[in-house]
Amino acid sequence: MGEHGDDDDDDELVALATAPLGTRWVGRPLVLRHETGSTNDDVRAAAQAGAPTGYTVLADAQRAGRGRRGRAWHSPPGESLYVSVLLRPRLAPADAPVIALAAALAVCDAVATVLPSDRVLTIKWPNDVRVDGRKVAGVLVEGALRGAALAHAVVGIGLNVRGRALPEELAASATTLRLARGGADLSRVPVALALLVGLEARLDALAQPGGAADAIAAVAARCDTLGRRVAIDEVAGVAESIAPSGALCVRRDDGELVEVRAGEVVHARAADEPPA
Ligand code: BT5
Repeated sequence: MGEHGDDDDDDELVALATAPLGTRWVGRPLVLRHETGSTNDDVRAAAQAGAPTGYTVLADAQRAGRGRRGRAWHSPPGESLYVSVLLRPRLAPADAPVIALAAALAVCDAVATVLPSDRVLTIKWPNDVRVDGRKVAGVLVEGALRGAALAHAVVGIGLNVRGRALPEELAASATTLRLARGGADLSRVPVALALLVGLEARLDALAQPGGAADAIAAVAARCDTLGRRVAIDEVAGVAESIAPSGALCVRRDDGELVEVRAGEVVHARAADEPPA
């Protein structure tokens, strides 16, 4: 099936293959796969073969979906979105965290279109999108260096859409859009289209003068990490703000303000919340 993957019997993939995209560069082309190892790997391989900025792979299932630091991303077929987009940005490697934050904002934009307005949609720094405190999506940005510059970056997004349940180890900390809608099913097609449109808008905005500061302010406004006690790698204290670099500024108990680059954040848990 060439550019549009290899699965004719998945109605949603077929619908996506023919849907008007509403984007100028994200999703052009949009490569659909029934199953793959990791969409981030597919896009990286395409990048090495000369694919253009905006080149996108969307899979119905991943055999080896991953998060940061080698963690696994639960990627069953038929219910979620696994999307990776190629960027050939004129950016320094230090800017990659801000790209991840912009992608998280795009996920929020897309999710907000299908979520009841009483659900609380937040970003857990640096890359989780959460509904009522449960992770519904994660972002993984991987860059390739050429000298001191980023030759390309791959923005990978996993978003749980139609699943009725999660594996036991994720059930307490994660959710799906369907579960967040009180069980009301939904198609992945409009969510995927909104995600591609949102990504393009957020990435275009990031490229404008002042765009990074605007993105960070927008994340801060939605960020449930700020104001809380956190423990990130070796640093413990209260998360105060997000630095221009995208790093988290944490006030340690000894009063010193330290910047933490994307690490593993453990939110100290309030009694009435699911695990963070
Ligand atoms: C992330 O990592 O949250 C980034 C996930 C990115 C996945 C996308 S899918 C398309 C593209 N291709 C890939 O191979 N990856 C990207 P991290 O912050 O490290 O979170 C990983 C942790 O989230 C795991 O250790 C689990 O605790 C939890 N987790 C795993 N699968 C999940 C899921 N489907 N929903 C919610 N939480 C999940």
